[in-house]
Amino acid sequence: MQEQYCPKDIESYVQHYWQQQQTFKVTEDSSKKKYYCLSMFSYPSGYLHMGHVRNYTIGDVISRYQRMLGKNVLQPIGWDAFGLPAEDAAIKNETTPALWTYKNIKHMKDQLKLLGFSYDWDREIITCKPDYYRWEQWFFTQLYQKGMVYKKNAAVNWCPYDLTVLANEQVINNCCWRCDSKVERKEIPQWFIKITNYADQLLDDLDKLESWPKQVKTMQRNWIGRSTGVEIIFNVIGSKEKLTLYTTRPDTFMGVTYVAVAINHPLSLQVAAINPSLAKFIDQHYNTKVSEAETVTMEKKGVATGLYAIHPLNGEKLAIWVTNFVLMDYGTGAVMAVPGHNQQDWEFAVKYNLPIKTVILVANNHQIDTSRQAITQKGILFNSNEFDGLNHKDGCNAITDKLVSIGVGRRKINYRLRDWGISRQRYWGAPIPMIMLQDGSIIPIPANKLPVILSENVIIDETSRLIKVDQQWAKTKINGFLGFREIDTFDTFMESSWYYARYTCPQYNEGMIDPAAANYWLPVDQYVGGIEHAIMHLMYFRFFHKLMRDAGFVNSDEPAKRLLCQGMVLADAFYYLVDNSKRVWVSPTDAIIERDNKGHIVKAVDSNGHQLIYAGMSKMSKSKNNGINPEIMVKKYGADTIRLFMMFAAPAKMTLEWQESGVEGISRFLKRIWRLVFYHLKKGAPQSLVISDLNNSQKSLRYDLYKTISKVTDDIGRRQAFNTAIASIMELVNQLERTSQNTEQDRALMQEALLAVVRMLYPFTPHICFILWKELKGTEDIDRVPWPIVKQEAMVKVSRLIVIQVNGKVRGKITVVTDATKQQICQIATQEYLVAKYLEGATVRNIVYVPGKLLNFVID
Ligand code: RRW
Repeated sequence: MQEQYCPKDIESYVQHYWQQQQTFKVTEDSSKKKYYCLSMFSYPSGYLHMGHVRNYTIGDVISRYQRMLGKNVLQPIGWDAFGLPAEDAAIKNETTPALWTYKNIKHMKDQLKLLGFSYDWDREIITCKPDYYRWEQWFFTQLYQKGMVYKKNAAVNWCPYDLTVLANEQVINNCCWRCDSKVERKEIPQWFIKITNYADQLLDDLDKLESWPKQVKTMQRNWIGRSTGVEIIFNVIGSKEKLTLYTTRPDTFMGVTYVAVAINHPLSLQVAAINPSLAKFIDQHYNTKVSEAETVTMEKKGVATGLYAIHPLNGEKLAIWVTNFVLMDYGTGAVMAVPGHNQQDWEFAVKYNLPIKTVILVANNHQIDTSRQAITQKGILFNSNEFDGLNHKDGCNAITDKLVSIGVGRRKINYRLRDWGISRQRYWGAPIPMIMLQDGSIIPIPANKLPVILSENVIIDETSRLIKVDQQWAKTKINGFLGFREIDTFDTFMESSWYYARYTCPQYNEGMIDPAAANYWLPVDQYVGGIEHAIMHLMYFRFFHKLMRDAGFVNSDEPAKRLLCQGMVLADAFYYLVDNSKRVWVSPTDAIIERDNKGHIVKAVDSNGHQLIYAGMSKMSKSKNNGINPEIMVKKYGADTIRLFMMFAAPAKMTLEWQESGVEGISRFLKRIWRLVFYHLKKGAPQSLVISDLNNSQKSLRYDLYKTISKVTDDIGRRQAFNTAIASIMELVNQLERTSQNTEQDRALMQEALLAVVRMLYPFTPHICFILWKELKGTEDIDRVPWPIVKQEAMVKVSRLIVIQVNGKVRGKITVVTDATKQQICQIATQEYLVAKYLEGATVRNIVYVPGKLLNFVID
């Protein structure tokens, strides 16, 4: 064995071994328990980010640990390869999205390999390849046949100068990112999948996901937003039109003082034809696409229509206003305004001087004050005629019953969730497999004509890149008729909604999914990924699983049992100012830093002598130039060090602060273990352990060893507290370094302990552990050895900690064998430095001993 730990050499050796042996290739094996560990696959953006490294290290640690528990572990990886960034990059670099993407995949794959993740590379999926997306196209046509897909007009962001549709990310302050023209709202036909048909299941099944973070489930619940309420019909004075409104607060119904409708509500458009100021208002606001979230904070504006609705219970005249904060896409596009008890209605009422009426008493009949804001809490009804005195629940019921009985109301469950619009007016995506005939009818492309292949060999230029797919390409003949293929492509969330299932049978040719393979591996046992996917991706992923279940491919209800969302990765950020205002960000790796004795940064300069301003730790990002390149770090310290640092520096769910000093500490730790093994083996092969020969201090060390195994097992498996698991292993290693190695049994025990340490560290630092195992055991089989098991016989406590006090003040703690007498303990205690110091020259009056716990010297 070499004396120096040299990560570079051993890592490439071990990685080569894994590749040769196909160590992590798996197939279905019904004799073994399966474990499917999945990390979210990457966008091939070009370079691995430390955020990827963190995500994939967590997944790899869990996979390797589960493999050691004897499970048949599937850990796949692939590439979420379609999407907008490839189009932008292709233009910038004068290449094609396809070439750019494949080049990035190659580069990132090499980087991943340097980190030693235990993937089954034979299952790699690249979503922009036709053998993947063909099944997505096929599935979409199946959903169409089932009535789960439809086409309707929907709004997009339109740049009138570039004549293209813009993605939301390309709209900056309501203007086109490229030419700065004001973005318009345009309605175009688009495809939708009826996710709303599954709203109840998606909501109810959240309760089955016991091992998902609460936060994610709450976000999904809110996104689905199931509410029970009542739909009410209002008559409009002097018109045949009726207004339909929905409310979840019927208890406030007697507090309605006006009605607000959306700009594109049919009534608004009707009145606009005869009301120029309304027409102008609509004109000004029609083109602004407002999101639901914005309606809360935006400045509320409106125009009165001059029409009045009649309150169905008290007969009052309610002015109808057209407003910018009621959206046609949500509910019925019209709301009953209760400014006394709804904040948005209140803001609008205050601005336009509309009446505010309070009908709910909260907090023990205190004076109701709506001069500053609406009272939104629930309470007791008043000012509500026959309903006065009812509580919230009874009030809701009584008013709803009344509305139902007079024939203007019905109970209704509503959802916030909308159908999933999957059309993207982009080139680099999977073509939507539909044909429009000249008579307007629609034909899904038949299975034997799939896939519709996206031509990869195209040059796209700045402005025409979106819609200008060759019209000849789009022209097609079907059943003898001339038709046009859809030239829009799928939302890339389509590809990421079912990749996990395709990993179970990536080469399957007979269909989308091989049910035998899928049902062996699914559901995913552990999914690891970023919290940014809490709502959309994870909802579509759950939705697709249910669709595939209903198509007979999988037999479970949910795709993933357990979810871990890892925290962000932060690093120091520095800048200097140019012209007193412009910030130039300098990479932390280029900053020469001075710290005070507490480690705080007091001064920093760059190599050109610029004084740098320290901006604190922030998320690694391009804009702050504080990304740390994983490849460089791996080359400098080795993959094992980077992996162990990532897992040690913070709990997996929390943010992680990149500190190179911390990385150095981890590197020193691995060197120490290497040395420990080296000097242990240098003395020749140890004899075997004879448990009956162990003395008390040896028994005590062995107890600590198995206690550590037990804690590390619980930390990794159940708690997923990887950082504390590592801390315990480190403590044990410290202890091993300190133990004397005088006898053969000392050495035998050291061998036992080192073999256990190496196995416990293996999930985190597999390369060094591979080599250390080989040196200690003589075999290259750590990838197949089981996780250490706690031996009960070693768990008998042979030592205990005794607190030593002098006059009731704690002065030391000593470890003694369990059966130590008071006298023996006194003797050891007086040798403790601090205790000895206090006893020096003093007269001991009394010694109080609380057996097994505490010894107190009472002195003058
Ligand atoms: N392809 C999608 C994707 O997010 C995933 C599909 C399943 C929809 C933090 C993580 C930071 C990310 C900064 C930077 C995700 C990161 C995985 C980062 C893949 C995290 C990547 N692809 N967590 N990740 N860069 O390539 O959360 O502090 O963007 O779980 O790595 O990220 S991705």
